Amino acid sequence: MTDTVLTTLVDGVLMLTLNRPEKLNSFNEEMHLALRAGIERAHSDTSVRAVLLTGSGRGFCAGQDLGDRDPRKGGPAPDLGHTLDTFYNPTLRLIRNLQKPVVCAVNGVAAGAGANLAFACDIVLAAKSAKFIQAFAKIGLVPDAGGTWSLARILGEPRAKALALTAEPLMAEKAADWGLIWKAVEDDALMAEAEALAAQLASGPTVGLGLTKHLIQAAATNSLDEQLDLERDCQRKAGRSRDYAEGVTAFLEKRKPEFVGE
Ligand code: T3D
Repeated sequence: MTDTVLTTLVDGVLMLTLNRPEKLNSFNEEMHLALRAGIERAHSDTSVRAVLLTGSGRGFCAGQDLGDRDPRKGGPAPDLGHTLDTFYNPTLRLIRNLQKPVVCAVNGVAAGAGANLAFACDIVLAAKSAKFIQAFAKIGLVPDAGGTWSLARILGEPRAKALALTAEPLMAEKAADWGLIWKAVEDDALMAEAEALAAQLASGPTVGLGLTKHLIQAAATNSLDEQLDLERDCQRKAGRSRDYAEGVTAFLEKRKPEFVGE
């Protein structure tokens, strides 16, 4: 049987490639579990220092596999709240809570939960030909996988509502202009650029990078006072890391630091 998520670990970069290209990498249960296992590995395996998420074939991810939701097959309506609790939400939380950077290379169309999966990652690069679609409105659902949270927070209500209510495709360059993603790059340069970025992060001071991610996410709900306290606590931890000592030593010795991720 074909792996629904291809996994490689090279020089600290755990690359996870969604791999159901004939269905534009839409989610079935097997792919859900495989992606979750990949992110869980990133949590527990200290040799993983950054994650790179992408898709195989011409799409990134078309959200839920609607073939698995075919009402014509009969039976009671599925409890989609249960499927979110069981499959989507744990993975989204694992990505956000991972104390390591997650780069997403959106190689083609990202629709429904596929778009919102990308927005949950830390740095998103997209091929210029890629588009993001809040496809839910076309089938009578609401945006999920954190989409209403990301869109409202990043774009504000007017653009978030227009995208979600119309399901109009948003091209990669406009998504970058609007601040939804880091950048749009030429299609044939996407993977090289994303891999170089993930490699750079994987050779960085992992403790400090993980704490930085945590701080920026926490800022969304903290008051300034709370955030100042959290910065103090995180800086205390970062200051005790081996990589901080190496960073300062390397600066003083006028050489490139060799971070070990501790
Ligand atoms: O259910 C729950 O658990 C709740 C959670 C829901 C989360 C969600 O994500 S709901 C939203 C589900 N996704 C969609 O509604 C998107 C459906 N797909 C599309 O609208 C279009 O395929 C795209 C706009 C993404 C791409 O269009 P296009 O023209 O480039 O490609 P295509 O021809 O439509 O698709 C290519 C193949 O992929 C095609 O198969 P075929 O005809 O060649 O055998 C198509 O059926 C298949 N495919 C694409 N998306 C899905 C899919 N098959 C199953 N499920 C899909 N989501």
